[in-house]
Amino acid sequence: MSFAEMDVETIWMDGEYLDWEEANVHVLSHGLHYGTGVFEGARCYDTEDGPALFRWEEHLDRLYDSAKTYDLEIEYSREELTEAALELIRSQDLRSCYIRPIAFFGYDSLGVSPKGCPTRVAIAVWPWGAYLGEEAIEEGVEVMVSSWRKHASSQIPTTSKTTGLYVNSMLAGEEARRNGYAEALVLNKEGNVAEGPGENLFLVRDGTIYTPGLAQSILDGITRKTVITLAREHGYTVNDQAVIGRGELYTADELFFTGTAAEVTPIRAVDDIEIGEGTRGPVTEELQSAFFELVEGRAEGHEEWFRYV
Ligand code: PPE
Repeated sequence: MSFAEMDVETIWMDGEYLDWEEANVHVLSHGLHYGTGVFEGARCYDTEDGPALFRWEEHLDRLYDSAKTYDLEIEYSREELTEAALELIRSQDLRSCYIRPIAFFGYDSLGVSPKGCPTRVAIAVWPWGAYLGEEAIEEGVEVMVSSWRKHASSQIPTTSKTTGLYVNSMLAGEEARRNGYAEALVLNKEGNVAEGPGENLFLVRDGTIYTPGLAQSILDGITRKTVITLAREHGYTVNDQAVIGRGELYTADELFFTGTAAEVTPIRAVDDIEIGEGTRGPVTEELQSAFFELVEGRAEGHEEWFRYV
């Protein structure tokens, strides 16, 4: 959905609350030319006890860690960024929304060195429904293995959520959509399964759950960690350091994506080959329900993961 059609009007930028149209940057900003920014994607859910940010502290940890890699100094404290996000939600009467903090090298001079360029920081919030469509949550999506490979972490740190990294995601995702698939699956430089363009991947086989390890050039997803925890609480064995070959995808019992935007989305086919029964599998359904019950505040436990608005 276009921002023009949304009922949102305020963005926090560099310490101020600005009108949506006024939250602009100079066209010669360093981050625009070289992809030198870091960002986050978090969600606020409408829980039974009111709107709450889900695992916001972990998103902040990752934001500061991502910035550290690039010597990008975020001069705002965790409390200031938290207050900004909460205030945007309160003042715009949002019950649930997506939260997008971003920090990047701004305007001063160009040339690859960002020396002299100030760090700009902004947070926007907006309503964002199911990432791959409402029916994807129940029916699952069809994906293709991309002809693009993920960056190796020796080329660009894949655990840092860097704006420039998403050129690779965009190429892979658009290649898939051009070919009629909802999303891509991306292999790493070694040819093993890494993740989706904006999602982590899980595989279920013979009742055991596998997900590629951090050394496989994946983002250290917060939804990934949540689902690993929930799966173990449900009695499953989870191998979270798995090395998954392409061929193992086709013979999996179930596959699913996780991500803040994608939440828990089943994958029903890879390269036109049906996975399992070609619908959402039972383990996926169980963990998906557990996930939604948790984030929507219908389940007990993990209170520490919520920051009430
Ligand atoms: N891998 C990648 C490459 C990725 O971008 C995301 C999130 C994940 C895994 C899952 O991470 P987490 O959200 O912490 O569970 N992708 C974000 C951006 C999506 C977009 O299109 O923009 C997101 O889900 O917010």
